[in-house]
Amino acid sequence: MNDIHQPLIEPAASLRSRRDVLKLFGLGLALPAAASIITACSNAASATTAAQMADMSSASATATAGVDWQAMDRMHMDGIKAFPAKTAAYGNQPLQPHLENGVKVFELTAKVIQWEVTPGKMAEAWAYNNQVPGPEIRVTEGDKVRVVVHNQLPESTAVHWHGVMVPNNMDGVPGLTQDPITPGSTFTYEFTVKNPGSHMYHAHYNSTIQVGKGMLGAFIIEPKDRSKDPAYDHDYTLILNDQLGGFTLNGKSFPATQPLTATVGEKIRIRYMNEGQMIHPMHLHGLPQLTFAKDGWNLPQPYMNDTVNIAPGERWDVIVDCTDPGIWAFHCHILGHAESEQGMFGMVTALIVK
Ligand SMILES: [Cu+2]
Repeated sequence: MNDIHQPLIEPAASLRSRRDVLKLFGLGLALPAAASIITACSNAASATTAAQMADMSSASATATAGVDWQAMDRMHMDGIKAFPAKTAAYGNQPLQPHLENGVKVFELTAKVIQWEVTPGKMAEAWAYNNQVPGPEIRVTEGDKVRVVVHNQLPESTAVHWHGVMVPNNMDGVPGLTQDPITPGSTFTYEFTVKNPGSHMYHAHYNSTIQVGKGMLGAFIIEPKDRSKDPAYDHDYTLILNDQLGGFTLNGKSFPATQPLTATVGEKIRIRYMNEGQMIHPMHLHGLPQLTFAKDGWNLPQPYMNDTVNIAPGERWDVIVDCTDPGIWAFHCHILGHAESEQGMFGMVTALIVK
């Protein structure tokens, strides 16, 4: 019975863990404020203990899948200590255009690469400009945009500008609006961007495979009149996918996902984009989210919530007012996308408020 009463993390060990977490993040947070993740684990542990106590047959109860609890704790804590784990390359990097007679010209090259999803876990990706997600294209309402797409894949492709209002022959659907871009060839898209907001681009050919393997990216159109958007200090994009290398946020699985960071008093904007095949309800601990736009269109009435459900193809924009310091867990609440008996994985990150 003593074993059951014992906290899962002994004080000295938990203090070490807290210091490690802090060291990793390079933060000057006071221990109690920074210890939210560890504290949550301890609380969960006591809840389990109480439940087991209530069950008179607890002596014969077995742990999850035969994993002994010490091993389970070790795996859970190791994952958290590794966060944010470094990987070779990151996606969603800003793509700089060059100007040609007032047109912003972007170049995208699609090809097969190896992509590191978590440290040491490589996956074959079909990528734009060697990154997953593909590079971020960011323009301003009214801009003339040209995107030159080079296909170095072993099969045909095309690019659809998801949510962007373009002339029909620029919509990127082979057979309907253009011929397939065959291997080794190039296609040039050109349009003037009209509707501001958080949009995407992705392959629209053999798309279960091509998008699933990484042919996706953010296409952000800033409004000409910024006063229509709420104010914010940081602008984050979270692209969800559930095929390449499992459940990913911006092409990485926990612990290789990148934390969002802010200082107390700052506001952050998060642009959720779902390029996967499943819904992903993204839940942020501690700080509510003000949802103000859907698919690039500002809502008639923004609303507060703590879990934003993002269906495939959808974009939701939220503002988080970072009023309280700490390391706030931030994850998909389909738990099978976020945590197993081996600890957190997949669609998990943290909002770190200093
Ligand atoms: Cu999910």
